[in-house]
Amino acid sequence: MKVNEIILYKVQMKMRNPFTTSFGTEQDRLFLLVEAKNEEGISGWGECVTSERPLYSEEFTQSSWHMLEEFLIPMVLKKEIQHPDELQEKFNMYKRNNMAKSTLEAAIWDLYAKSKGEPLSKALGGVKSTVEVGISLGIEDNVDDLLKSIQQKTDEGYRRIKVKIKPGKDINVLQQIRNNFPDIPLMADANSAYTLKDIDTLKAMDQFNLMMIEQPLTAGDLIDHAKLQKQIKTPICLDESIHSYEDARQAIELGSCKIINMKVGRVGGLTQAKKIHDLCEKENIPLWCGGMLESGIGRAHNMAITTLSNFKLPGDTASSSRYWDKDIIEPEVVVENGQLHVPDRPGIGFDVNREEIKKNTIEMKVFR
Ligand code: OSB
Ligand code: MG
Repeated sequence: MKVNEIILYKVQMKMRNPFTTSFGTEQDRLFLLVEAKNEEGISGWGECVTSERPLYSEEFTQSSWHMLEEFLIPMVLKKEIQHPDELQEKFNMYKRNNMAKSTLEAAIWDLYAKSKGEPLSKALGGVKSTVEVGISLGIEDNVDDLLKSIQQKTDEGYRRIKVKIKPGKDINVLQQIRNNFPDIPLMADANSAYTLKDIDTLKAMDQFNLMMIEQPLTAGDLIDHAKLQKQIKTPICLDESIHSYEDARQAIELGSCKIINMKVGRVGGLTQAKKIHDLCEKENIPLWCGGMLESGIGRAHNMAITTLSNFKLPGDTASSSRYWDKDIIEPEVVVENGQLHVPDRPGIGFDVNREEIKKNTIEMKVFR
């Protein structure tokens, strides 16, 4: 297979509501799409999950644009590719920049699956035709607003509720949630807002019967998480500390977590995600697929990876309408009773809505 043409799109889309985490608030998404065309003119698509600013990780949309334009696209354009698994090793000559690498790899995975006439989920080794999903709710100024959202999303059938927490918006919030919803599957994501000095607060969270606490301590840390896991009953789930197979191996060996949030962008692509998946399956560490406020293209990729067998917990891939008035794929992603039906058409299995992409594109570059 040869990629004859690559198009890089810089896309701006406004979310229906602001989304607040311990590191900031986001409403205007600025992200990239990659379209990779083969000799027959078939297109594969990938979405870059960066934000405009490097708040979640060191990558940001403009850094990914540069990585793709300057370094990654020239490595694949017009080159013979037998299988997308080859790309990981090629890209590894450059350090990190995982979200940029993942974007181009995702487009080529989609193209590969389409050229074989196979759904992406199958090409990845997926075994499920439906996947269970939950929803991630941001920090609210007013807890009553959060409680209302939880009621609504629970009524809609979402299989677990994830709430964002930070110091001062934690025990009190979780207590009120549990007072109103004693039995819902509930978890909390701190996005690295605590240190071991907050041990009393972190221990106090054990009383809420959380499915897990996600990334309580510093991004990248494994050692302190291992210390913390020994002192709390609630399973720790790592997000911002896992960027590679090696990170996952070391986290498991150290006992830094009992669960991993898989974000394909964060680990540098689907090939690396599969490797981590297989390791975690062997080590009895369940996975779930995290979200990064994706448009439909990213959602479609997330659905595909979630069909692998060790994705045992509901992920973040909610309906398109969670964030978008109008998504850029057709049909849009619709969660029914907390489940997604994975498409059985080739590749990502959704049509991209070119008109909608055009409307939201602020910059574009064609590579031939
Ligand atoms: O930590 O999981 C996170 C969104 C942006 C950055 C980091 C995170 C998140 C989410 C989003 O929790 C969930 C979603 O896409 O719905
Ligand atoms: Mg997280």
